[in-house]
Amino acid sequence: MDNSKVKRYTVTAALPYTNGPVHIGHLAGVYIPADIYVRYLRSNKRDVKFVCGSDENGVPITLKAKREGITPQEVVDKYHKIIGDSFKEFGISFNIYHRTSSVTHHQTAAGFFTTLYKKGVFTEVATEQYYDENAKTFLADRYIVGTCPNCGFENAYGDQCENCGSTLNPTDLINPRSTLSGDKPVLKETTNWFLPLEKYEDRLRTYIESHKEWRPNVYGQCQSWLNAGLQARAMTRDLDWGIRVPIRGAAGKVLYVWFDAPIGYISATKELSNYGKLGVWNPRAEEYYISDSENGAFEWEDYWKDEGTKLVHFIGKDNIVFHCIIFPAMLMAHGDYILADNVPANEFLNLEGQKISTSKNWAVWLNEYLREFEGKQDVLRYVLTATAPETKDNDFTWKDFQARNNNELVAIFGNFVNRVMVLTHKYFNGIVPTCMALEPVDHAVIDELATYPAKIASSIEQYRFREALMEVMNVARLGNKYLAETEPWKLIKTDEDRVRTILNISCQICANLQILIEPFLPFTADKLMKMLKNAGHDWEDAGGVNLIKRGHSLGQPALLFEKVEDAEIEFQITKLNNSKLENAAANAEVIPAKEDIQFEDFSKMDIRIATIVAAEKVEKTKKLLKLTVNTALDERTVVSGIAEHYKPDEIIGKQVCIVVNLAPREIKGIASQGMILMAEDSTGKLVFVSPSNQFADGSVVR
Ligand code: B3M
Ligand code: ZN
Repeated sequence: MDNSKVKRYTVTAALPYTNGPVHIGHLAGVYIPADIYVRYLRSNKRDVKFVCGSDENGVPITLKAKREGITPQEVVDKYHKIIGDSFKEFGISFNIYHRTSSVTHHQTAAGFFTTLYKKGVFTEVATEQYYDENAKTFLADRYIVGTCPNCGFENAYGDQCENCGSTLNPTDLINPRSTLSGDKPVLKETTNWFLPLEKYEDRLRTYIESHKEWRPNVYGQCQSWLNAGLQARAMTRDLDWGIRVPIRGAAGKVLYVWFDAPIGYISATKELSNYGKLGVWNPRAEEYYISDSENGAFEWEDYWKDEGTKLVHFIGKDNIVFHCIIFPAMLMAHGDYILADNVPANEFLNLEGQKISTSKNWAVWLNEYLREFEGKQDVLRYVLTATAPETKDNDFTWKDFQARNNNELVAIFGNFVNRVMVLTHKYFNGIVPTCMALEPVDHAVIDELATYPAKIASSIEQYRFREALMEVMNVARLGNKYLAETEPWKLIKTDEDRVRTILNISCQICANLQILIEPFLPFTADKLMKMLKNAGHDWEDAGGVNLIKRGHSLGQPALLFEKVEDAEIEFQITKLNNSKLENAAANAEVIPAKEDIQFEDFSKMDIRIATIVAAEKVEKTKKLLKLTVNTALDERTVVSGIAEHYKPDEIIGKQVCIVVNLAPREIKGIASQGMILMAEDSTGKLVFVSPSNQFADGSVVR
């Protein structure tokens, strides 16, 4: 959309399911990019409403409730608070963080459905669905388990087998069982209301094809949905948690969660508008995390129905079809609404090389991060932006987190600001000195500085936040280079006036950094603002060198960033490793004990402590090592299948347990005399069974 035609912005961020806390994947994929964009717009004095809220309907909530033995309402109350608090603490500057269990949302979503119903948009279709006669309810996909027809896994869900990854229909399952009663469900006819997506195919295609500027991943996914041909999709479900279908004869049915959730953006805007009109008094303001600033009276319809509004949805890649096909079709069917101008969807963020997983506890939870890295929200904002999965999946590692903090935030950004602050205090008592005659080196830095705001703005407006952040860091690099070239600490002895000029310009660079970093690192910008005592600037001032007047008195220098120590990183890595061990333990099949043996059978075995004195690979094999072991009785050769677990030189000198009276066997032409004891875990990993301290070779194990 042509910027000159934009009167206002509605920016939405995907509504998180309220069935667990949020983790770094959510932050990197959706909320940080959205927040950067919005803060940038606000700094440009553009009119913007940034709306989000908890997605509190749907099966994910009821399943969680069942697992925890509490009611769905208790689940959403608990996580709405946790999630809302995390967003607030990370500075995600929603105007409102609403929730889809609110009255306003129920009314808005039901009203939307009624409008479509009255227009005759829906088709009524009877289908056969699984029904639990014991629990007297239809079963949503996730409430049915059974044997996967593809791989034989016995606990596949009605919509997916988590063992082989195949997509399923409940009727595909062999031996289906209800997770509510354990009974075999029966097929029963039920009527639901379908949105005939195929009728909107042409308009959707025109819409999508008018947005070739969308990210290739988004545009490509839309094209493949359209090319595959769209089909009618049920907009109601037989469930008892959610928004009641507001028509006669629909008892026991609720709106499909993907019908009501995107309407949540609209109801959040409405609630915000209600609040603005009421003024400061609103009993729900706290529950809905309504921010106090910039929320005067406004008409919500302007933000959803006026062609001068630019609507942008920030989402993760698994939500593309819902935001680019289904929701636009709903809006087209309704007729009054504008469509999104862009849907910047990110790919996924992995953690230490593995997919983030809630059930495996393979995640960095925001509430835990806040406890363990108090006051370091901006470090995470920085790292997640610098490694944002904008064009492909990306990996978050703790080592990279540490390196980016120590080598970039501390060593480049923090270091520059600190040197300027300290030198200005040392030489001029913290008073910004006068800029005297300019030399070529000064002109060069001033000219270069002036180019950055437009460059950064252009990247942000194209949703390229990593690139934009890199350019902001380049401003700090420019400052460091300027100090290194001019060396004011040397000049102070001979040419105080030159130092005046250099530090004046350096203070201006700091003031520029304050403006340019604000969308990315708002807490840092705030600290810098207090240090410089320099409030009231926004984007249009950036690039200039008269942001702080001569004679202005600076605050005290303080460090913007601190080093992250190795121990902190090791703590995090250990935590993740513990999750891994717990998962392995939980998934491990306990191997049943073998049949009983008599004591005499056991005492026939002669097991000794021995030391490995030599080791080499057995040629042309992958698994075998030829070991020479000292048993105190003798030195003997043992062939052992451990080459994939140990390298020859790392085991020489190691003490092990060996069965010395096992009859010799020939393996690959080598006579193997004995068997070394190994422990094996469920993943097939092998370790030696060894005495915990050095012990005499030949000692008997019994
Ligand atoms: N709650 C899915 C998710 O959290 C869904 C997004 C709704 S956006 C309207 O990934
Ligand atoms: Zn399977």
